[in-house]
Formats: sequence, structure tokens, C-alpha cells
Amino acid sequence: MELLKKGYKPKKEVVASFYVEPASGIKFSEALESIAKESSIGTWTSLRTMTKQAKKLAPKIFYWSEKKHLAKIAYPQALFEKGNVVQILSSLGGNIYGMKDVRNLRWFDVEMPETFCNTFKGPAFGIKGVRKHFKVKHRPLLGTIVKPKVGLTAKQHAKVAYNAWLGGCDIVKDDENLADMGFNRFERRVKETLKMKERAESLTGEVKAYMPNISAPADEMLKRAKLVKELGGSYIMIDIIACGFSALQYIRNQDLGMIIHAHRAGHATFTRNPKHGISMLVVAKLARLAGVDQLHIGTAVGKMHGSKEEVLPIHKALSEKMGKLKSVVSVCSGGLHPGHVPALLKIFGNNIIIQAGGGIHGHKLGTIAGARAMKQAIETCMQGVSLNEYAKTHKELAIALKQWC
Ligand code: CAP
Ligand code: MG
Repeated sequence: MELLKKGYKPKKEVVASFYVEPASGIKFSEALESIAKESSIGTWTSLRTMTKQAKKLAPKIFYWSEKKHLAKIAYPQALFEKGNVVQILSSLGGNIYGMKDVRNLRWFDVEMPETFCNTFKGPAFGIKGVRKHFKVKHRPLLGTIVKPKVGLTAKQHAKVAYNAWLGGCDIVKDDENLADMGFNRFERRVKETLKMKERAESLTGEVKAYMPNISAPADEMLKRAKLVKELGGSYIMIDIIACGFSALQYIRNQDLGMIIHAHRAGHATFTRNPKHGISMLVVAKLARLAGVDQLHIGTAVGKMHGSKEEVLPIHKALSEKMGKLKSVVSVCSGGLHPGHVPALLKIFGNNIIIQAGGGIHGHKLGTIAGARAMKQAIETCMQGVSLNEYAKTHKELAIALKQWC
């Protein structure tokens, strides 16, 4: 099969971009052909069983630069099952990583025809739906993660959430490793925390939200999602890497009318190495196909790996046109405190959710003050004043800046 077609212009194909380092003794073009075959219709040797029909599904390697280790491969849409994210990963994120012909391989981008994107449900709410839910038009939304990550009882968890809402948080979420624990049962936590949410809403007059983590075996996830809905919740949170795209699509495809918050814990096992793995940009596009409404993308300024050059394209990709799919809200979280807010909003703009865990619950005066300090930092950006200026008349912010800057 002749797969190298330099200069070919893809039409309605799925285009995957790769970083490729061949193994020693393997030519760059040989490595590319192995990748193209193994990710589509071929294998290590020619086949007596190959048919004309099957050959029509052969991909075309239409761009490559050995110097830059780059290649672009156009795959016929017919190679991919409509509405099935799992099979995209099994093809483009599958066997090719284990082949001896490649020393390093990173799938760093994917472009899909609108007609293919439209075979997926995509986000049920998107940016517009989330903002409408909170009746918040312009400013970034503010969230917190109840800390300690695990260890509190359901009642204690709910109290921390209540204080965060009183202090000004719109959203409170479970941490990624909090599930149905002996010391904090899922149902009890959801009941207690939603009760506190309603109390905080009546006190503040603002819409508040709780994002319980339903990550578990898929059958249990559905039970928990339905329970949250029955109890009056509006959100569910899913650890999409640990749960996998099958479970994510399974829950999305139930059309429960719940906003889906996607945590990406574990992504760095394969997104972090610049020479090998799958980029967070690809994960983000697949998560949008699968139907998340919100997705952690990194902060560029906080505690997690991920530069502005890497994170900003992900933020843009979540609202760029992808057929008729709704946009996804970028969630910036990880090591953030009030001192980070101006730099964060300068990079990403206001159409994001800012989340702080330690940056709120670690505040010297406690959670309410910590949430107030984060909200005050957002206010400085909305009003165009400096943090230090605003801190002169806002003590919670002043204390936070002294504590962490
Ligand atoms: C943040 C966090 C989030 C990270 C995940 C944590 O807490 O709850 O899981 O944001 O990283 O457990 O670290 P802090 P990312 O605010 O206390 O750091 O968003 O990059 O996926
Ligand atoms: Mg966490």
C-alpha cells in the first residue's frame, strides 16, 4: 500500500498530527508507514486477505518533516464509528504506541470534519448554559474543592461547602479521590451538602452549585447520578481518565439534564511528556465530543505542569467551532490563590471557572474569608484596579496576599 502522499489535500477526513521518533535502524518514512497501517487497516506484513474495498480505507500521510519529527495523516471518516469516542482512541491512541518501530510517539492534535463531530451528543449545556444556570453573565465563576481531599464526615464536608458559598463561591466540588467512603457516605454527603446549598442560596440570594464526584463502576455512576438528580442537584463530576470515555459517554447519553464537570486526574501519565503520549489538547477535543460541559485544562500559573503555550490552545479549542457541538467551559484549578487571579485572567479572559482549594481553605481566617479573598481578587480585575490598591480596603484579600505572595 502506498501511504506516503506528500501534498495530498485532505477532504472530509479525520486528520491526526503526530510527533514521531523512529527506533534506531528504522527510517522515518518506515516508521510513518507502520503508524499509518497499524492505526487503520494494516499490520506488520502484507496480507493475502486484503481486499480492494479494505484498501479504500487506507490513510494518507500527506505531510511530514523528519527534521521536526512531525507528520500529519488523513484517515477516511469511514474508519471511525459515528458517536464512538472509545474507538477513536483504540485507533489513533492504541497499538501504535507499543510498536518497536517507534522510539517516541505523541499524538498532539486531531481535526475532525463537522459531519463527524455532529454524530456525537457533545455538551448538553456548554458555556451559555452554565452561565444561564448561575445567572452570571460576564465575570469568571468561582469554585472551590472541599479540603482536606478526603477525611471529613458528610456533615463536616457540607459545613465547609456552606462557608465557601457564604464567602462568595458559586460552585463547590468534591475532590477527585472522594467517592463513597466509610467515614463519608456518598448519599449522606449529597443530602447534607445540598441542604447547605439551599441555605446558602436563601441567605445570599445567589444561585449556588454542588458538584458531587460520581466516579465509580459505570452502573454505580448511573445510580449516583440519578440520586443526585432526585435530591435536587444540578451537577455531576466525573474523573474522565479514571472512568474512561465509555463510562463518560454512557452517562452523557442518558440525557439526565445534569451539568457534567470533567476532572482529568491521571491525564499527566500520558499528556506531560512532550515526546511521547497524547496531548491534553486531543483529550479536550475528545471530551467535548463525549459531552462534558466543563473541563480542567490547567492554569499556566498554579502548581500543576502546563505552560501558557500549552494550556491556552486547549482553552481556545473548547469554544472553537466543532460542527454543531456546544462549547465547553475551561476550568482553571490547581495551586491557585488570590495573587494568581490577575495573571490568570490576563491569559484566559473571563469566560472560565476559577477553582481554589488550598487557596481558600488555607486562608488564615478560614474558608469564608478565603472565598471572600478570591472573590475580591476577581472584583479587582472586573473593576480594573490593582490587588494591592483593593487590599487597602478589603482585609481578607490583604491577608491572603501577605500569606501567599
Ligand atoms: C486543586 C485540586 C485539583 C487540581 C487538579 C487538587 O486543589 O483539587 O484536583 O486542580 O489539577 O486536588 O490539586 P488546590 P488540574 O486548589 O488545593 O491545588 O486542574 O491541573 O487537573
Ligand atoms: Mg483535587
